[in-house]
Amino acid sequence: MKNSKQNEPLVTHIFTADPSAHVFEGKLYIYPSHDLDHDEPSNDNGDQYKMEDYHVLSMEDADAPCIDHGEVLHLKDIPWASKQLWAPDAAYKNNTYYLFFPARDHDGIFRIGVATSESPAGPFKPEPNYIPGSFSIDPAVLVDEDDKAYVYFGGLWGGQLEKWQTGTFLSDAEGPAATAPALGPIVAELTDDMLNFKGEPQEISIVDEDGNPILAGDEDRRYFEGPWVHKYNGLYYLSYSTGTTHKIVYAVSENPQGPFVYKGTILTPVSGWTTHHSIVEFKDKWYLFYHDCSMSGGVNHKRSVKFTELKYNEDGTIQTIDPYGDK
Ligand code: FUB
Repeated sequence: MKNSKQNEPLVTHIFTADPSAHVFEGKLYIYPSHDLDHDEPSNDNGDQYKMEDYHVLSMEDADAPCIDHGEVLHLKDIPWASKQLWAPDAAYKNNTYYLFFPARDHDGIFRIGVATSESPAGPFKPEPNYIPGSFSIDPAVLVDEDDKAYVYFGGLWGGQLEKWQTGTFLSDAEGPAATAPALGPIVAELTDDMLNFKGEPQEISIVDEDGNPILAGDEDRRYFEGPWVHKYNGLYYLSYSTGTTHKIVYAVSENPQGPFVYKGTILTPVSGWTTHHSIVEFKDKWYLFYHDCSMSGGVNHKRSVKFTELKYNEDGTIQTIDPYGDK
């Protein structure tokens, strides 16, 4: 088996995307989406992303071979879900590993479910129902130093976030006007057993350096999908995809629920429409996990997970990464 190399696909025998990386039991574990290899057409609703299962990947070291632990959860075993197992995340608490994942329910509405395992490598057993009150896509979980856990989620367009502005699902609702504040990601504190929201989910506010909300028309900075929150020097860093402008950008706060102040770009556009990432500290270095479509020659729904080192400046800002910079 080949050693892993930065900025190259972690695995080549399957298409993988949306990597959520964590250090569990001293190793790097990566929880990606498993893209299906099909040639059907694409649309803005994301119907081409028709994933049916999850695999777990792991690496003993940043240059060690990447192991595929195989299928750890399949759509057919999730009673509430009908299709599209999109970007997952994992968390550890209560001596249990939790896999959080979005899927469409039997009414075609995206919800967020949880599955559990005794091992970070799975297999994961799904809860019979989705988290009550959950909606939209791309859950990312932060278990804070005080042991409180938060799930961040939400995505525009196919992710249906626009349809929840009133608190109920309105199938024909559209996003705010370009001059109005953009929709933010959603945060909910999790109950101690990690299976429910503690209170009502709240929208996160992302503001500029002057405290003004980022506007919906500001597509270089506004939230689109794929939230991730990590801590560095006591501050919370919320990073996310800008969707239509294909960047990973970030904003910083002293509070896990915001408001977050926009700071800048972490990753410039990759090949393919979507960009999705996670950030993890491993053996005193920081890494950005991301995906692109280089292995499929640019087919949007055939993506590959990659990683690269991420560096901070002395003032805590993150150095922008060009994924093809050295090529
Ligand atoms: O993989 C399906 C969707 O594409 C994810 O949920 C989004 O973040 C985007 O990467």
